[in-house]
Amino acid sequence: MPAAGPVSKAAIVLAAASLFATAAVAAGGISLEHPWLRFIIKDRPAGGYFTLHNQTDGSIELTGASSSGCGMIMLHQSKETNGVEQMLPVKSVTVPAHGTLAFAPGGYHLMCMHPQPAVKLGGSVPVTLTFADGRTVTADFPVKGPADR
Ligand SMILES: [Cu+2]
Repeated sequence: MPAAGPVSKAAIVLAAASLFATAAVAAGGISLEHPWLRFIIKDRPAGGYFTLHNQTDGSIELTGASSSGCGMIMLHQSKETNGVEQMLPVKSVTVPAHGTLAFAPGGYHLMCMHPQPAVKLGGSVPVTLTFADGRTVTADFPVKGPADR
């Protein structure tokens, strides 16, 4: 059956497309929902946001992230002190068992330090989150504008 190859390949592509349409990626009891990067100005660090669900019976500790589209990624937390917003580096963030943690503008975020050409409106870059126990979750982060959520 010569048609079997192309047909099954198309089915796999469709399955992948529907996975990204829900914007959720799951691995080993950890799922990542609504990942996105906030593009403000070319060559300036871009914030990375998502919601992390820990469906396991133990706490998980996010210790870092990496992406070929960012050169380097830092974990940051925005904090307002006397009306001034500051970003502080964070070593790790713990998500309790069966808990959810949002990385969102004004709070925890990834900092894409050296955005590559793929970090532009309408683009997307894969980002890998790394946990203390060695687990990783990789998701495609679409790039959106500063007013997006
Ligand atoms: Cu930051």
